Amino acid sequence: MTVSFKNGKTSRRNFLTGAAAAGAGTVAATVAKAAGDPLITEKQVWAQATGDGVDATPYGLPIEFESDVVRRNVEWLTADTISSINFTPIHALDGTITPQGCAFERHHSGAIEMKKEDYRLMINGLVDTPLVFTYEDLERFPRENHVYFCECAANTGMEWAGAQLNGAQFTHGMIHNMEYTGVPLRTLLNEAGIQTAGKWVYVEGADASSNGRSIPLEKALDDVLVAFKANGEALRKEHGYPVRLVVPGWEGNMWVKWLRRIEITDQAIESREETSKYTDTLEDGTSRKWTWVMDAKSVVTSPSPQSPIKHGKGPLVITGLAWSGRGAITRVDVSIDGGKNWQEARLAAPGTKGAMSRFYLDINWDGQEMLLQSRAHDDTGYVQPTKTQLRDVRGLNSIYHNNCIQTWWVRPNGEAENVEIS
Ligand SMILES: Nc1nc2c(c(=O)[nH]1)N[C@H]1C(S)=C(S)[C@@H](COP(=O)(O)O)O[C@H]1N2
Ligand SMILES: [Mo]
Repeated sequence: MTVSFKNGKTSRRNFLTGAAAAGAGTVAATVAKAAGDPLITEKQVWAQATGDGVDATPYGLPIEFESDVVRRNVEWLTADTISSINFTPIHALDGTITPQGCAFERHHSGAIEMKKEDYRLMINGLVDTPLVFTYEDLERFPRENHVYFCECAANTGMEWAGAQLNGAQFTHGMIHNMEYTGVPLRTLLNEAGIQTAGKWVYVEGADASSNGRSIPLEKALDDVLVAFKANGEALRKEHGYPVRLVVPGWEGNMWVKWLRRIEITDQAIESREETSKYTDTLEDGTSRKWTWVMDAKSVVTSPSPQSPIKHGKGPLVITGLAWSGRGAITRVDVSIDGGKNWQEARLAAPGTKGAMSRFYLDINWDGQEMLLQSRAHDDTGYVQPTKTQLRDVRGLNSIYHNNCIQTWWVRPNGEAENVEIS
């Protein structure tokens, strides 16, 4: 098999198969090891005085030792930070819920600041009664709670031509997964009364870019939410405070933040440049558009380039995330030999449609190099493609919707690197 590195080098390698991953070993913690350890035998400073009182931090923040678990951007990617993107530190998180404070941000004209009192949502166009809602009005409709991922269509977009960015945060971090509280868009549209000619819903935000997009009426009446809480608390400014649209399973661009207007139209409104930018080029030189649904995808978050193995051979937890916009994740396979052999990983919980799943594979690592991959399956029967399979259809010049299998080359010293294999 040929392995290509970020710097364009290639090498032919033979990877051992199967045996290295035969079942998890025992994680030995011996009393002998602890005997001479001052952390066990001596009274530590934190036990010699009292700690912070309850009012030290009215709104709690992560402890200083976790200060590297933050969003990061890639400076050369965009000209400025106003119309830019940063990345969720997925390599350092576990479980499935993304804390708002480290959930990636994507703005076209910066994150705006708006008070709830200044919030208005207008519904107009092909409706019986045009309506304007205040924030308080929205709070009076029956609400629902749902966990959904929001993935920018550009996630993994820099990896089409070759392995490029060194870390799961940068290759796969344009995604977050939160529990939203909101009112179904259907409820508000029914309040206004949709006329029979209405086929599309044009949604726009209050920011300078407005990020206007058209959504088919069928989707708008299905599971779209007008959300005002994420993970139990108010949306953060950068995620659209006080109200954003949640469009389950569909590309992040449609999840309009600072939602201000919804117009029912008979045709799709082509928004300024954004719609054309979110078009996929194909191998034959043609393009496809209206590719709204995010296909099944997964990535090993640890070990990975930013999360190397520090403990040497023996018991090793391999973990990652899987998601699909089309249905629930039903299975994730993990390979340690670049896709020659696959083992079924353990899902931490049964998958649900449009939400992230956490998977684990507990192995007894033999300390040899690994080519780590994960492969997601969803309940429509779809299986995540290899990079070669995806390129056969989409070519090398695509930007959006790259859901191919990712490979990390893990060396015997535990360090990992982004590579691709063929
Ligand atoms: N009003 C408005 N909504 C917006 C955007 C924007 O710039 N303005 N960016 C869109 C894009 S491209 C994405 S991927 C998601 C990102 O949501 P987040 O910033 O909460 O991660 O918001 C979408 N909604
Ligand atoms: Mo996006």
